[in-house]
Amino acid sequence: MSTLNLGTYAANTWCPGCGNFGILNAVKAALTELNAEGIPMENFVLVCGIGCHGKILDYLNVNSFYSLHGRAVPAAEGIKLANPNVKVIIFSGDGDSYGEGIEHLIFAAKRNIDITMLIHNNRVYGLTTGQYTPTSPLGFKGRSTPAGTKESPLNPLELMLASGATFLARASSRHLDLLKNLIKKAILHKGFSLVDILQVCFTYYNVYEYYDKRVYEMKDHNPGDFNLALNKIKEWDYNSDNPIASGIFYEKQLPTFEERFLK
Ligand SMILES: Cc1ncc(C[n+]2csc(CCOP(=O)(O)OP(=O)(O)O)c2C)c(N)n1
Ligand code: SF4
Repeated sequence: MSTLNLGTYAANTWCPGCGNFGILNAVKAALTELNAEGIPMENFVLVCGIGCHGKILDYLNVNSFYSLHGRAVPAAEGIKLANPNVKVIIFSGDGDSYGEGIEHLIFAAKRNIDITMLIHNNRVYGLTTGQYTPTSPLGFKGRSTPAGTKESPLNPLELMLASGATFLARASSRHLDLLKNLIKKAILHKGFSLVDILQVCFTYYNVYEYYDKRVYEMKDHNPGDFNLALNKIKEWDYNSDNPIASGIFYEKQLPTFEERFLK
């Protein structure tokens, strides 16, 4: 057992039942293991966007930077280019990065810059009390859409694959061991990695039961095959009632942006 203490003095203000607790525990376990495997804690830099997800930085005793809403990616890119030896990990919300900061996300994937995105995808704006986001299902009723949304969600993993991301995975905040392992693999991947974490907002979009019935772990999937990855990613489109795959959809080694940029 490691004695690494990643906790802080900050009082936790997430709602009871929030899926962010599972993500926090998985991240602590992943960082503790990576540290025990030889990565010094000072080599990690955490960055967040704005939202309930961003409070995770208050609860982790690790070097970190609070960015603006939708602007976590450019901040992280700057940190990575200033010191390519650090492991830069972004915590972002679906509103934060699939909505407000989507253009930065696309370009980070296109460049294959070596940063890791952990998306707390609760499919709602949590902190601002329940407006719809790009991954809310059609007909979602919230503060901004009392009569239900009139548009279909986008599939962020499909967009990221098309944009050039070299590591794409999905996890549920309920399956701690798998989530911890995927976070570790994403951090160790050299290039742009993204884990879409299905995190339930207990207060504004409580779909624990729905996910519990549908989320399954992929067993015989080959993540080296682009077309297979695309098919698997399209199995669930964030709107249908299809089974929801978790695990690594796609993984490929390609030159990174910093290798080319800092040559
Ligand atoms: C430019 C800008 N627009 C709007 C806001 C208000 N705002 C703060 S948090 C937030 C939503 C966060 O939602 P999400 O990224 O999904 O994170 P969650 O709270 O669900 O974790 C918004 C709209 C802001 N801070 N900055
Ligand atoms: S509003 Fe939702 S996402 Fe935010 S802390 Fe509460 S349950 Fe979690």
